[in-house]
Amino acid sequence: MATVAKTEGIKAFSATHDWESADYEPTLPVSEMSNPLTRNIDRAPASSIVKMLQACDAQMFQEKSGAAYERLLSDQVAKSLMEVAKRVQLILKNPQDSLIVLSGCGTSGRLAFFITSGFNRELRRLNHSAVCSYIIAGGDRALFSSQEATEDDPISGALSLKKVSEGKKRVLFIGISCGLSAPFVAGQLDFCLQHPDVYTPVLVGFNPTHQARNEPIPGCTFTFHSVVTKMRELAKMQKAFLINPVLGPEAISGSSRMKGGSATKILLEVVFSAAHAANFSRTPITYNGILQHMRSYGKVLDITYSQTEGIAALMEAAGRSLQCGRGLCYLSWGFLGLLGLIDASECKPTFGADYKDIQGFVGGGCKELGSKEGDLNLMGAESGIAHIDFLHNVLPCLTDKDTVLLLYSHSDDVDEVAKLARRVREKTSNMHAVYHQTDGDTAAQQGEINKLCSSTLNFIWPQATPASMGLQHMWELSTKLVLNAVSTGAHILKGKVYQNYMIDLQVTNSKLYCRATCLLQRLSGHPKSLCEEALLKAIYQVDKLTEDIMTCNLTTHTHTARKVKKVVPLALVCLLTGYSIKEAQSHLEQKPIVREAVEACLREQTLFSGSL
Ligand code: F1P
Repeated sequence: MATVAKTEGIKAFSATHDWESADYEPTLPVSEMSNPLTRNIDRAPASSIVKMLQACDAQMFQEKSGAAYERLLSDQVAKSLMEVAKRVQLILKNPQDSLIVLSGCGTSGRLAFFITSGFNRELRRLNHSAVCSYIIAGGDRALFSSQEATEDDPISGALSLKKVSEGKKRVLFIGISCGLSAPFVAGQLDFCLQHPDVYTPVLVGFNPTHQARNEPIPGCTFTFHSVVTKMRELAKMQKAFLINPVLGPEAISGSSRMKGGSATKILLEVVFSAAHAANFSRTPITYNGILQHMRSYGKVLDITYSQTEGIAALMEAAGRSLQCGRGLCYLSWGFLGLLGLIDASECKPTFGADYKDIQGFVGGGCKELGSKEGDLNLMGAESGIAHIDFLHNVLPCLTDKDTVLLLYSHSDDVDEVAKLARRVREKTSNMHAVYHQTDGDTAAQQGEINKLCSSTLNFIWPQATPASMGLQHMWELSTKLVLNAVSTGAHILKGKVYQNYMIDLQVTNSKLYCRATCLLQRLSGHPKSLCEEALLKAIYQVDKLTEDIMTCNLTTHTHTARKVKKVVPLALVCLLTGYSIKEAQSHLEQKPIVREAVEACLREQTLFSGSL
């Protein structure tokens, strides 16, 4: 009986629904749902993968009248953005004793850093004091390597906010949590609510507020949900702000680095650009201006995805490298490079990748990027990130099996690009480029670089950029979309995705632990308790859970999980076959492509249930 229920569960689950209907995956928040558009992404060729990603990204800009949820272009979202932009403008006008803080975990923290750096750079260029600061859970080392555990620590969140804003009289705090879920951010928002005389909290995330995470946070009297509920009350008096449009489920379920990251960048850039224009060029902050700016980001999607074939070719090249155990390297200059570093660092928690699978390198490394804590190489980042590190550590061993991707624009030092390209070409012919230029501007060396590369995605942007939107922001979003597509697609081609689930995710914090348990439930059809048991057995590599293990807290579980590879596939094989951990391990070794191993088990199960 149990086996029949299992297969029925799987069948029901693969039917295609509209994700907005009330009965679609009713226990999950939108940010964790599986997207019906990508259900077969694991079996699709590269060009179809790109088209699916395009369709998913387009959901961000859908304007649906009478839709159940707020969307990116909804009235309420535009109004909240206007209000927050006005608060930013006030701080620009009177920066003394004031501060804007952007904070988040994982990708959200990396984007907090990215946006803060860009905004402060622009202010310094105008001889204005830098008014913006960032916090990332886990500190600067989390900028380029995955440090998912601190995400669970609300106290560390509150303390880091207290520290960064010491002595300030007015602080606009912008907390980012795509899933409205990170305890680190909840702790910071709660801290703001305790000190309303100084702090105005803003929350950016992509679920409706009733779906904010409501699990108890150890040692706290609040949950993310209770904090959001309080903020909703305060929002009525504009003492707090909620910016939470729904974007539709991610292409790979729960992979908030994709749409979640893009929307974070869009929303905050719109806010900061509007405030900047109001303060420095006396352009009033208007509803229409905000909407128009948001829409112009929609055009970036169109321009980027107009090169489907080129993106697919890159994806295939990168997929081939990963399939044979070799790597993909992003070589870049300036701030486009930061996006390469961010994209590379996310592959570890998302796909259980090794840091060498996808690596990013940018000109002068950390110094060039202006992180707070200085040289990350000295702080234990997994490997250096400057070009010099690439030349020492990677170039000598490069072969045609590795893929190298140059990311540059015509405003970079193209001489330098050509120089490095020549050196790489001596070692591998598998070099490609993503190049941004404006209509009419070409760099002299571009022809030579093109010849050295086996493919170039050349994006030519119109000169007449909408005044509100910097070209740089367009290039950045476009680069992010391309890199997300390439790294996601390459891992799909490597077999790291089952249907549209990241089957080999790392289980390094409470959100990922819950995601893993939920995935096991869906794929095995077994009850939650059994799935959690299997997960723990895989984490601790035992066939029987001891009293000791059972009494450990979640932090110990997720800490231990850091050291084990293929935790979720292991638990799933055990659940489906009844194998011991050792047997399941050897099964996975025989079938190193995780998707195939999982499929083989599911097939066996179905056959077995059929013969009953
Ligand atoms: C933060 C985050 C993600 C990361 C992983 C774990 O999520 O660190 O960036 O990819 O999924 O969670 P959120 O708080 O922005 O939802």
